Amino acid sequence: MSSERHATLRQVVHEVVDQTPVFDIHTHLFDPAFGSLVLWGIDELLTYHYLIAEAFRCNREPAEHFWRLDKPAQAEWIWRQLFLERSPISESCRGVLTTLQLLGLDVRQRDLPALRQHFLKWTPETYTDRILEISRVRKVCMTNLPFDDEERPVWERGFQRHPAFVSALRLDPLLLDWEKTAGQLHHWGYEVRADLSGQTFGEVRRFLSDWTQKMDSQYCMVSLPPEWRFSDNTVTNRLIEEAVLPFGRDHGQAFAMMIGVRRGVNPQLRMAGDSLAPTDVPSVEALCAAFPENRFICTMLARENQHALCVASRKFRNLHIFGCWWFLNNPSLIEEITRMRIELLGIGVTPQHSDCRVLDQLAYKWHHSRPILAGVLEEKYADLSDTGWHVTRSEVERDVHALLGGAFESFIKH
Ligand code: HDL
Ligand code: ZN
Repeated sequence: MSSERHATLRQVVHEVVDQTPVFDIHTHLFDPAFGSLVLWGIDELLTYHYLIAEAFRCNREPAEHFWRLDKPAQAEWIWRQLFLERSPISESCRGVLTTLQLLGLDVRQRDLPALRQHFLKWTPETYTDRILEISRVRKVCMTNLPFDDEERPVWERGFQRHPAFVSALRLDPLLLDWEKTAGQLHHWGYEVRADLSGQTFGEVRRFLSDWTQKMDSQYCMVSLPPEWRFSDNTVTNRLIEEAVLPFGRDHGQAFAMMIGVRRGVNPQLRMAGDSLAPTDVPSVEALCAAFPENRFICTMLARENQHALCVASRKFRNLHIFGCWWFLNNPSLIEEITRMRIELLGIGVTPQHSDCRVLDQLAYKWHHSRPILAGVLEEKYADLSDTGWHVTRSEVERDVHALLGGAFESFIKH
């Protein structure tokens, strides 16, 4: 391909990827109506659990010294450990600075108190719209838990929904802590039994139906440990196979599995204490084969699982894979995994989600990911051009819309 054609192609692809609005299909963000559950601002950015884990590695102070501090003091400690006493070169630290830059703030002063002043003028509502605008995110999928005592009342009293926020029904307590959750469901009027007997599965399906309707949930989801296996006769699998999947099939709800988290390997770090392990891709294939009428969404936490997961998605059209999740959400791995997925799956994949917990993070997570996706696409379109197949701008726009959430919307559509 001629160098000027390549230059034009590169410009078109980077422009389109940079400007295409995103549907962020998995986050821990909240509609502004959830009030105190909305995390935003510099202190929340600095105390994101990714940075806590990194800061704890910088000294030998007892963990309790940190946990006893209030949020601003925790943020100052992290600022000192990760930004002042050593260069903020990790992806999580870089993200904080990218966000501040995109907000038009000058970090050269390295003055945290001065930076804090800039956040005083915002409310959760106004800041939400500002961040969505900066990030060019058109839709944000929340992670919603009926079992959360702070979140549930907001759903029960109802609220005027922000047009950009949609929900996903999170099922970890139901699927991974049935003993306790059965009691909660029974208290709420669902005739379930801890031993799964009687009308339990039908009543769990009723619970799923009630809350899917209340939330207008886009899909159901669970985070499964690396040792999860489809073939094991466990309470988790019986609830999946006899409640969640029949419900999903009958109500057009896809089932998302995020697999590979080892919770609390270092309890001292609290939410920052989780780790990962490789999991079993054949279990996902067996699930997709056994339930062809269900639709499955999946991401895995271990780099070692990514290639086999791509192949599994080639084999099963009812399996849509997504995201460079958590410890994979770093430029080197995003590039490796995105290139592998485009080569094996073409456009039928969702390369990225943000997993944001703090609203401001939308700005940096998408600002960092977009050019990486653009670089891979530019290379692939250039390869096509070398065969004589030249994509048009509108074809690039069509493909990028699909990759940035459009294909996912089609996949989950009832
Ligand atoms: O279970 C999940 O959805 C994970 O994304 C965890 O929330 C994890 O703590 C996280 O925030 N990862 O980015
Ligand atoms: Zn998450």
